[in-house]
Amino acid sequence: MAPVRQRRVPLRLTCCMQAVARDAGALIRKAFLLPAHSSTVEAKASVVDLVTETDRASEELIMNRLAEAFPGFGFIGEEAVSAAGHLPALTSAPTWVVDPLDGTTNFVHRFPFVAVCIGLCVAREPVLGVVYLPMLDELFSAVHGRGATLNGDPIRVSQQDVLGRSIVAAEMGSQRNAAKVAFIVDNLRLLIGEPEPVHSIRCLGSAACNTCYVAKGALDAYWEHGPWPWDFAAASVIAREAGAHITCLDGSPFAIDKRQILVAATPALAQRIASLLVPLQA
Ligand code: LIP
Repeated sequence: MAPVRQRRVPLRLTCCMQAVARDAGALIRKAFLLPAHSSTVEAKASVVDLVTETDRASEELIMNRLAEAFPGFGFIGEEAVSAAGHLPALTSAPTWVVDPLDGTTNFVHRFPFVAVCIGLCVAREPVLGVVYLPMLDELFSAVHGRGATLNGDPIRVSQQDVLGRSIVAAEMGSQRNAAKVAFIVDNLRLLIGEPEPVHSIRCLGSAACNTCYVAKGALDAYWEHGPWPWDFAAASVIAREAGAHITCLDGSPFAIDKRQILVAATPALAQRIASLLVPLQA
């Protein structure tokens, strides 16, 4: 058992992360319940890479509350990075890695899979993660080495190791050039067609929601090329602590800044999917 001081530090951090995620979720829920046309929608890196004033307001709330509670921690947030135009290097210092509203396209269209993601990285590794889905009131939380919970109850992956008995998540992403579209369509064709079709594909529209739904056993795997560290940081801790196997798309070691993920209920399922997927052509 870790020394008392160590035990208390994660608890104080996790309680703060959960409270801040719920408050940011309340801000998102209030805006979500307004008519869709009331959101001001802007495009960022592409016409399908969207941002709203709610994304920015959520990030400001989260950044201010975390800075007040834990001054001196670093902060990497999706919208601050977008405004600055460059992704700061992740240092070994404790750093918040935050997506204030994952699933912005869902939010714009009032599709309920939206999430507040607050991850804490130490020595460049995510060690604490909180993902809150305000429209579904689902609070996922995990501390490295201490398991993962959903609304306080322990969660585990599905243990599915057979591709032909799996439900797998994929995403259309926000890069739509010919090479990326071919990559997505070719890999979907490999997974849904003979000789071993998956039961089905799901696209929740949020990397964090897909990853957390693998963690709670509602999905058996999820793969994507394109998301950013803030999409993965918090949810990867939750998935790992729920027993998921996480790699890059080719089965090589995962890291939150590699912009790709393959997360599966079992190593066998991960390896089976990695053996099928064709790589993104430059
Ligand atoms: C989203 C990711 C999702 C990806 C979308 C988008 P955002 O993040 O969670 O996996 O397919 O294109 O990037 O932009 O909604 O925070």
